[in-house]
Amino acid sequence: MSNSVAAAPRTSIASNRNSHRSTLLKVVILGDGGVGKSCLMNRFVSNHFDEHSFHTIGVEFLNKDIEINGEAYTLQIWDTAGQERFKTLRTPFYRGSDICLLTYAVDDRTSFKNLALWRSEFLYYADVQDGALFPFIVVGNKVDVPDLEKQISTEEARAWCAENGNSPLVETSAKNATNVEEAFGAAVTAWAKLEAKLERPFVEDTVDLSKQQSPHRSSCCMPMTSAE
Ligand SMILES: Nc1nc2c(ncn2[C@@H]2O[C@H](COP(=O)(O)OP(=O)(O)OP(=O)(O)O)[C@@H](O)[C@H]2O)c(=O)[nH]1
Ligand SMILES: [Mg+2]
Repeated sequence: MSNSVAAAPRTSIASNRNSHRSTLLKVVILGDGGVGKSCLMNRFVSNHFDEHSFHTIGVEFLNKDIEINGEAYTLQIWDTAGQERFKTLRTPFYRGSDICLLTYAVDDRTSFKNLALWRSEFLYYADVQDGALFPFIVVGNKVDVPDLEKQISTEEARAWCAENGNSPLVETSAKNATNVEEAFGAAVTAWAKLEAKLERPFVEDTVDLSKQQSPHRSSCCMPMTSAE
């Protein structure tokens, strides 16, 4: 079953899944130039950080094998160029994505404001039919910066997530390796949840009237906040 990405010439996700092989997921990282997308990918794949990382031109990808909840996954991570002038080089690579990381830097308000634009650009060029059924993860990078330099609070970012598809929020630092693995882990978990729901649409919506229902609803955003 695909995540509503039309005309993607790839093996269906459902047929990729079995107990012996790893599930291949295409993960695309989007966000303004300079928010740290390349550094996040390199920290996750090679546990390396480059203080003087160059702007990406077009796209680059790396693979990484991980295990989440006993399932093996191969993440094919696509790091894109955030600068506007590279738009035509990056957008052809959105099709066939299974997961999208929408990234901003906590010390850069413009990059946070642009999250909505990145979301729309992705949905349009990936040709996703129903954005509500696509796993977006919001990543607030550079939480290592001093508090005085931070422009986006966790609360503000959570509020944005709540209003924009209830995406999980993970605040990271590629520099000091805070929550980087968690961000990719949360992305896979969100994908797996959605996949299970799409495969069994009626099972999860069944209400057991014999059980007392909690009056409290769980929050949409993951409390993976900054390391102080
Ligand atoms: N303090 C801090 N700096 C970071 C972090 N991640 C990246 N940087 C720095 O931010 C700058 C830009 O990082 P990149 O990873 O190249 O940014 P990008 O999002 O890939 O930028 P484009 O390729 O132009 O889209 C570099 O100087 C990095 O060293 C972080 O977690 N904390
Ligand atoms: Mg880059």
